[in-house]
Amino acid sequence: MTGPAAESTCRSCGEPGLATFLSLGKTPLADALVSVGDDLDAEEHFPLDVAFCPTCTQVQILEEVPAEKMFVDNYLYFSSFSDELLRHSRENALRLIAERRLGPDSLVVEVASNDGYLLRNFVEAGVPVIGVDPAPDQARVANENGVPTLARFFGTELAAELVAEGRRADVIVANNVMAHVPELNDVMAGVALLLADGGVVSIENPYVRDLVDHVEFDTIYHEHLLYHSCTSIERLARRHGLVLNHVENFPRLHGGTLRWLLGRTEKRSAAATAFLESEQASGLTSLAYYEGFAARVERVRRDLRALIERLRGEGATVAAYGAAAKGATLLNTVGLTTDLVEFVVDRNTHKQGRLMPGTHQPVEHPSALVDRRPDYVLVLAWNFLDEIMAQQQEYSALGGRFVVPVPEPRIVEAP
Ligand code: DWN
Repeated sequence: MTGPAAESTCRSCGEPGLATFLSLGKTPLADALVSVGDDLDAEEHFPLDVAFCPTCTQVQILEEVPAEKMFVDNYLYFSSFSDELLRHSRENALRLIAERRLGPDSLVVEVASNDGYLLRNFVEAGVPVIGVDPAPDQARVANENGVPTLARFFGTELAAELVAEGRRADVIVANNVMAHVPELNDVMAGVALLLADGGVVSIENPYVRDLVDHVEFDTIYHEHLLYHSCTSIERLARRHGLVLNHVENFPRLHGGTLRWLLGRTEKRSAAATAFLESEQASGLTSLAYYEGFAARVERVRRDLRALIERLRGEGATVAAYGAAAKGATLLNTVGLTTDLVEFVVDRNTHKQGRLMPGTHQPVEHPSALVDRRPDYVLVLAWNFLDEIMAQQQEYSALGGRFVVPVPEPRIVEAP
């Protein structure tokens, strides 16, 4: 199903003509877990519609929720609760230090630095850093851990302040943030302003091709305004005097992540060329690629609900693992209320004791799986399935089994 997106214009190129190809109805803010005692009827829901820009190929949602509401008032995502992400981030940092020959006279700036999970690796190596993240609790934790962090939104205003202080960044990292920024062009303009002449920009985000090919519709939520391809990133970069130099692929991270390396020099690696050409050849850069997606999403939603209802009908109990943002989209768009999925477990202590957005399952410590022994666990954080199953061997030994929702709902048992 596609259709013109009313008066909306593209967040990247500003052109009209957006074509909506998926509507997920109205959903609550995916990271806004509810505090016990809050007025549940006051919980806000917003339209979640996804569109394609035929001018610059940028995939994006149409509704813009104020960034303060999402990332300042009640943002509970802390990056350091995933060992796999911490390993990935450390490898990223150590490689940049070696390849860019970073040292005490260098400067690394990270946009959306969260709790310092990545920058701490540079600090340990004696490389000066500046973290930037508007989430006050995450910025506080980072500063407490010795990672200098500004609790601010990044853009041209902050970039100009730093440049005026004589600061230019040899490396700018922007991981899982270029999907989140309503002022995409102001952020990229700020990056271009702050980047030293021979510097490199390293951007990571889930890859829109993996989202479509693997039906990862649960990764669509209001924090994720934008869904990137190499083509959309390349066109965004050019608009700000930067060039897409290289692309690296991490198919297991967050359901498929790409790392885009940008710079000021007109050079392009074979990998970057291959990705760009493949996107053209596969049709990823045209609307037709997205037109069948809604039907595939509907099938997963239907099959997952039918599976959970069958298990419950057989008298089985079902819980879930990962109070993830994607989990909120999945529970709400599939209609998995507490009569079907009783509770959710999560290692993030800031989420424990709260209720899932919209469906209001209580969030408990992962030990509840052994204590309460649900027959099945729906893995909402399926992108960390291996890490979670390795961690939950005691639960598996007790006969517990896992339900993985995408790309097709299925029951799996720990190896
Ligand atoms: O862009 C974003 C992505 C990258 O991360 C953010 N806007 C929000 C967040 O999305 P998410 O919440 O869907 O991401 P995760 O990292 O897949 O969420 C995993 C959840 O599972 C977290 O709440 C932490 C938790 N977890 C756990 O309890 N035990 C994770 C692991 C690996 C574990 O072992």
